Amino acid sequence: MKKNNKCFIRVFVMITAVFCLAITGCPGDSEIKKIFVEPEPPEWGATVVTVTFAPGYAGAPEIAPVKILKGTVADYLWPGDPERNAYVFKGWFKGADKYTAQTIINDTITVTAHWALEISIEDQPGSAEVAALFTAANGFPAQLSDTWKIWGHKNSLLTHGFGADPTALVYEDKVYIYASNDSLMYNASGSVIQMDYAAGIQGTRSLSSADLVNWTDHGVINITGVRSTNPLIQNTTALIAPYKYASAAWAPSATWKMLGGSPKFFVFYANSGNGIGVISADSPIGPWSSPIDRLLIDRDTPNCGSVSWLFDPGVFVDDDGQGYLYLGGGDPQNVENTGQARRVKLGHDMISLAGIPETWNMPYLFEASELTKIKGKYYASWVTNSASKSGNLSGSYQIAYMIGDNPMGPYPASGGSGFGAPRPILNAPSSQLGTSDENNHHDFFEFKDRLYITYHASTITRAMGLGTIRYRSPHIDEVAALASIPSDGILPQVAMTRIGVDQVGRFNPYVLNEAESIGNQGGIYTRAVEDAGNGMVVTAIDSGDWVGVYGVDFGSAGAAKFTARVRTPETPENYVGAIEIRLDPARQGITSDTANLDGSSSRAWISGGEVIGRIRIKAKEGEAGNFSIVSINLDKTVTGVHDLVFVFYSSLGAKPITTGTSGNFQASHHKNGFEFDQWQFFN
Ligand SMILES: [Ca+2]
Ligand SMILES: [Ca+2]
Repeated sequence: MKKNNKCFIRVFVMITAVFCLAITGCPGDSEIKKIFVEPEPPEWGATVVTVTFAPGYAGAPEIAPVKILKGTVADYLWPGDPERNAYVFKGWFKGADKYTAQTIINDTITVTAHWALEISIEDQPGSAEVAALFTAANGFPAQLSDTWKIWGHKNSLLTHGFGADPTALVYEDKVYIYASNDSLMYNASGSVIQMDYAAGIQGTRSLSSADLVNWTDHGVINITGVRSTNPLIQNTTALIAPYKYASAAWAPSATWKMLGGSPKFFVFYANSGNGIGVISADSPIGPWSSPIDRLLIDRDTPNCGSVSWLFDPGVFVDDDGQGYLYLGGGDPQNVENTGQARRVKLGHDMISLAGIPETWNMPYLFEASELTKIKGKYYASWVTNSASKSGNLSGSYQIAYMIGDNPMGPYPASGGSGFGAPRPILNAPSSQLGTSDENNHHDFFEFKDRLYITYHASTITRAMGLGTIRYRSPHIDEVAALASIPSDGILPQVAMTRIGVDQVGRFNPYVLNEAESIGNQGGIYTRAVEDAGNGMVVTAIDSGDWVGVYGVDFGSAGAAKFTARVRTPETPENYVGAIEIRLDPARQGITSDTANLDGSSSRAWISGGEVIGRIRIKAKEGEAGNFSIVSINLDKTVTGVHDLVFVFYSSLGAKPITTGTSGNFQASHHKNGFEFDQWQFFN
């Protein structure tokens, strides 16, 4: 206890000193204040107290909800409440142009922070003047930008990028998906070419959702360095794992467990076909770091040197906290027992091995080992190879599973058809969605009493008119309600769908939402910006582009006001942007739930919808390039559940995307329109 008290005093002095500097050194009123308190010297560990205030507007609730981000912190610094090491106040605050707020860190430390409104945008003109921006006379297109999935569809989870080998992590009330970040590659003449794995997988894409249909893009985790071919898409993190021991990060597998009283998050990855690495973080959205200065498994790991494809980690943490890792794949591909599967217990810290990886038989293993516990039973699952098969398995590249009573086996002998024997759960995408995918990669997860499977399919490149060129996109389909799974544990075979899963719950418009929380979109990208909420903005905004959010519940009291945080471009000087807020648009073009889009005759977009408000975005003189808050009263009070669409106008004009292999998707966007960061409705 003596040590505790001493440390408290030291922390108190440091926080006071840093905050005095932050306050006295406040720059101009138009800049958002982010106040970081970092204890020093370094022996105080990685503790960071973060207090972030979002500037507000006069109609906002007086006190916004306080969200406490969990993280690891040395217990001696914050005894009794280790989760209270980081506070992020999210919301728009009521009051005048300048605000002061205090947060009590503990009984002895109070942090005071100041911030000011961002007011770099001209006042809103009359409604008719803003409406005129959305007309042909101002270059607004007759048809909104194409979408790569039909309006109302939930697969793929994201359409402004790709994501292969998806893995799911459920934490608190959200599902997090991590996926290999497939990135378009071009030849010298600008045509899209088939991705190669070495250059095409550029980091790990991270997404989250509370409802399984609207996904927040957390950007790309830069594990081993990327060679981005897209100037619009920048990495969100600094290089995590140096090239000296990892050259690639493929096929992530994510999990979390309580360590030292705090949740700790892990993403295991494949160093191409030559080893397994791991990164960790105190939250599911990072920041990530490399906890060991080497690969966890490499060719020198006992019993791993000869594994044909030493890759595709599948991590599993049992209810008792014990971790397990499954891996391996490859040749021979014409036999039942390939000898390539490995499984091993992990150390308590999750970043060490608690034994020698043992060889076992995942029948017809091609790749993608996983282990999942469902209603007390252990499901080993994997993608099969092209061999002729006995028992329940028949096709090539099926995702299969078998059931056992222990994560380290035994599992029933393969080839049979009795209880626990290998069974298919998902056939190859080429046989279901008409894509050119052969193999697949999957993960099971439970969410709100239902079992789901996430997998990839090249549906988006198909929609872009790229034919058999395959860049993989993450999908989710439902397996079953948990209550409906029979006592023998046998799962129904899942059909891949384009429409995807039903929304779980509704989207809340009355909290600070990220513009990069997307159900569907036309024509935009996202990119990392340091001063943005969630570190990301919607970018590449052209006239006719749009972002849609499915299933938004405005409640019975209804929404009367709307606030957005946007960033104006630095040039051109007289730039004007605008957002038109619409409800419940109609699907246009191809409307069948089972049709493939192909980029030529089979295309999809949206039209119509009820306009409930419009915002003009025009920087004040000398304020171009800054973020700004802009608020309007809606044209009407909105109640009930609606799909919500933000339709964009940009004075740089429309920029329709050319589909097909000659379509340079990245070049066919204006890079310097306004950018959209956050939004919120108010009663
Ligand atoms: Ca665009
Ligand atoms: Ca944002």
